[in-house]
Amino acid sequence: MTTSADIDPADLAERLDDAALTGTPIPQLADTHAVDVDAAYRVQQALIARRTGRGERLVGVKMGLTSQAKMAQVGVDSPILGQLTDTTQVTDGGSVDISGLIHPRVEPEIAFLLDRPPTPGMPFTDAVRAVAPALEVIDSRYRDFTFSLPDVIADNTSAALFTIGQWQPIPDGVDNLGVLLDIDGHTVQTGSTAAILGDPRRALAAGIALAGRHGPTLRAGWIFLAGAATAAVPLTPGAHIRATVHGIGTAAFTTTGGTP
Ligand code: 0L1
Ligand code: MG
Repeated sequence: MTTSADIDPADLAERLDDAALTGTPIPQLADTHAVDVDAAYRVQQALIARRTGRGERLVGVKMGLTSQAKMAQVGVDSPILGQLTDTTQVTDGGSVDISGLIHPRVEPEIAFLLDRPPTPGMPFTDAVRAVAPALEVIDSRYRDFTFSLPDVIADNTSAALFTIGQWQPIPDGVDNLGVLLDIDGHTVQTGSTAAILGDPRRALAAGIALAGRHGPTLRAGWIFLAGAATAAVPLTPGAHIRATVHGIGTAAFTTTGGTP
């Protein structure tokens, strides 16, 4: 077992990148490496550097594990920050081939559009220009979707794909909006934005703090995915997926491809 001081972020990032590119799950890094949270964010940065080196562009960040339902689902109990790139955004109403993914799940979220680089304590309405319903597809690169907190941070918080609905002006309150996840016209999950750290504005504050400590530098015009309002649901090909956030609207996509 290595110590966190002698792990090589680039080496571990390559393992995770290869797993994603080939759709092949890998054992947890924590099985063989003493990766702590700080080291795990360094692996995540190295992973994103590989991807931006191939031409992907950062378009925002995402919070993970911001609800009790999500924490209970994976047995990890701390909010975490991941990064979003342009090639992983699926057009609202579009379709996406999921056959290259390992064991994808989908969850309904709320997204914020950053109006300026946010700083700690900045009022929400100064930091955020608009809100939107969103869907996130997560796909752990670890075998059996099983991981420790540092493992999932290194794996860019299981981020795989996301869809943003129509941006809307900030409503009077974002803290208790009803959320639905529908698959093929059937509601499979119901929740509230209150499930997101009690108020999704807290997710923004937590994300600003995590980005300040571990990067990246948040930018005006970036998307901020605040986290899921329900547990995630396995995603299959040939399905129509829709998230509804009451008073804001919907985000949807259709899946194609063979069984992941
Ligand atoms: O977006 C999320 O909440 C996912 C965080 C990582 C845990 C998971 O893969 O479910
Ligand atoms: Mg999520």
